[in-house]
Amino acid sequence: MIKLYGFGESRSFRCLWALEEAGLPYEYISTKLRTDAADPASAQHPGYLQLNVQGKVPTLHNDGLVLTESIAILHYIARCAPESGLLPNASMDVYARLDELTSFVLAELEQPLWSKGKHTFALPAEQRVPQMLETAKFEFKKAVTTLDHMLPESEFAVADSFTLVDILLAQTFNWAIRFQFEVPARFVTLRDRHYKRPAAQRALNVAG
Ligand SMILES: N[C@@H](CCC(=O)N[C@@H](CS)C(=O)NCC(=O)O)C(=O)O
Repeated sequence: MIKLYGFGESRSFRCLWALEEAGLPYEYISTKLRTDAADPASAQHPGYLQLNVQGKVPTLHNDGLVLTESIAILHYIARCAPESGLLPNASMDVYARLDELTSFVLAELEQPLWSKGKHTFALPAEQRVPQMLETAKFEFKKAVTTLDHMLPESEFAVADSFTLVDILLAQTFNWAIRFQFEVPARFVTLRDRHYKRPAAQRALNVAG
């Protein structure tokens, strides 16, 4: 059975939500970040570091396969459950758009969010640069303006159905809202709409 190691509404939530959309059997292992390595539930525990050398979440473990990148995990889950439509049965152009939006979220949209996290709590105190918080705000605004042009005014990001890019966008905007970035109403609505899905609600219950 698929095992997913995760923490709350962090990036691992993308994968947990996808598992619920896919209807696959899985075990969720709640993992503590940046805590005492002696705690067996810690991402710093030697047993966990054997799976994920960076001590991060998510990690997916299924038989001999270990994956430690949320996007690879989303694609794996989608391919394990093709009937879920998380990867649509669509044209080359739709797939190209899906890849483009995925790259944009990782390379542009989530980076300022992660910068804020790193320079607020994730990096060792002596590596934090307070000025990065203003830079993160500036970069996020730029990314959001770009996305406003890239994203069609339709219910779903690509194709005419819910796909893994919708999970990615909704979770990333949820992250932005939780981290108190200025999120335009259009993207708050997007987050709210997709988080109402029964699978998202079930995943929220599991994530705790
Ligand atoms: N590129 C990775 C990033 C994973 C990542 O940075 N996860 C964060 C939580 S959102 C983490 O585990 N951080 C722990 C730490 O920084 O100590 C992915 O998308 O899965």
